[in-house]
Amino acid sequence: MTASELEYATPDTQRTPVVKLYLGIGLLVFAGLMLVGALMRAAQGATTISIGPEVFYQLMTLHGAGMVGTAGLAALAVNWYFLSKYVRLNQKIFLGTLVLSLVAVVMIVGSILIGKFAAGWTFLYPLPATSLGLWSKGAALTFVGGLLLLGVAFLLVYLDMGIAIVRRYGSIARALGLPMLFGREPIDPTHPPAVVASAMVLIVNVAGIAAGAIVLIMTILHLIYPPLAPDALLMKNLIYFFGHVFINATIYSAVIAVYEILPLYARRPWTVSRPFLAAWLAVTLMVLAVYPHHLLMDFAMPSWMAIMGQILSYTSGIPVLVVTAFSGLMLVYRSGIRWDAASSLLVLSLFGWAVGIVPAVIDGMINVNLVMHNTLWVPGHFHFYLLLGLLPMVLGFASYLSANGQQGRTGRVGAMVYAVGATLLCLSFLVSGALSVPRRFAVHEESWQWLGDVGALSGGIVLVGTLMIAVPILLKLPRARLASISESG
Ligand code: HEM
Ligand SMILES: [Cu+2]
Repeated sequence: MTASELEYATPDTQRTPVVKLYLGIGLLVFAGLMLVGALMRAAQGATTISIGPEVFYQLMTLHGAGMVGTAGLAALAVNWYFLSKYVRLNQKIFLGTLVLSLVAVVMIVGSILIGKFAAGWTFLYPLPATSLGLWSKGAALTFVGGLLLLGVAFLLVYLDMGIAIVRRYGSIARALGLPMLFGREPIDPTHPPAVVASAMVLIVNVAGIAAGAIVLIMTILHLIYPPLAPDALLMKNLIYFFGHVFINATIYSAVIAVYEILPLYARRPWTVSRPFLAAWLAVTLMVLAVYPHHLLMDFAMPSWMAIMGQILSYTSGIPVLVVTAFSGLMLVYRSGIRWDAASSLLVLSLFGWAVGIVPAVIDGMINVNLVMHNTLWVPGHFHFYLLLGLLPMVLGFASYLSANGQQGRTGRVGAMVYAVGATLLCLSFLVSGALSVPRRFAVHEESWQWLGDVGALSGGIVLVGTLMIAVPILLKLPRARLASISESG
């Protein structure tokens, strides 16, 4: 038995191989879908690239569903890898989730590229059933069925993670640190932040995916038997509850990479404290209650829900972000940290997450939403915290894991190229939004088109940066000694 096998709850031979698969596939898909994104932005520009509205909406559906799903799986890999340090997880189940997800991907991609399904990744009811002849009922069923299968795949691994956490910590509440927070147990500085975050993700994402499964099944029933028409507002609530929670859970999973890897670079521990635990409890509750900020323009919604959505939008993202960004900066400050691809990307992720929340909060105000709703302001803010927050967490994790502590220059330069491109791309969306350019339009007015061209060019820069980071990782990943995480630094 090696030293690391003693240290980890799940033996190394079982911790690493499937994580490599998740990351390898994830990086390739991210790059491919970025190309699709750049193509869409070019189609909105003045350039000669013209793909036609039908293909545009197919690509938009592919890009949206693909990016959200891949982000979810990559963030799951971060979460699983670090949680398995502390609790004993089942590698076969983790692999099973990947296999089921890949089947789901085949269904989703097939429904779009062969079946021409183009109702957007949000499959807003009753659009999947009202294609005006553009796609068949079978295509809609395959897409919706693919999403459902993806949800089942997540629930499967979450079940294993939940059982393992309860075995080790007694309950999910205890893993979240509630007895420490409320003074019933002394603060245990060795309680891992990764376990706190995992507990939060399990609570919110099981609820989110359950809501998603319900609305997907209702959509399937409606497709098979149209007279069975559920309430449209209920469907919209369920869809946005699911979508909001799922994409937020990706960030709260991936941030574990910051908690686990930055301390190794700074050679200082990241310990839990009462403010840290309070922030994670607060965000657990708020992430679930804030989703009505997606329905601010639905006048049929009860006004108390809109008001709750607005108020919680101010506060929802803040607590964990503040404790994480503040502790992260304190950790790094004067630590003599080595700036390589992994550490640069992880610090970049804190910046991107923080800055990305600002336009999101602005849009969460009812009066602003009256103007900004369904403009490119919205893709502006979510691309910000996904491209500059979430992806750098995943890419930073992958660089660290693949490098055995020895990273080349390409990745670090790539991180800079990536940051510049992603900032420009988000600005191209935000400026468009501020000029009231609508989102989800295949063709743009002439006066808006230069912003599409800027976006397409920036998307190309992001892709170059991503490849500079990802290619060295992909080359080293198969032979990487992932156990080196505790040894190098
Ligand atoms: C090079 C990088 C990227 C480019 C150029 C890009 C470009 C685009 C464009 C042009 C749209 C359509 C905007 C509209 O007119 O409404 C879009 C939508 C979207 N993108 Fe990206 N994107 C990139 C990266 C990402 C990443 C990393 C994610 C998530 C992890 C993501 C998630 C989404 C989602 C969820 C939508 C919404 C689709 C919908 O409205 O149904 N994108 N992107
Ligand atoms: Cu939201």
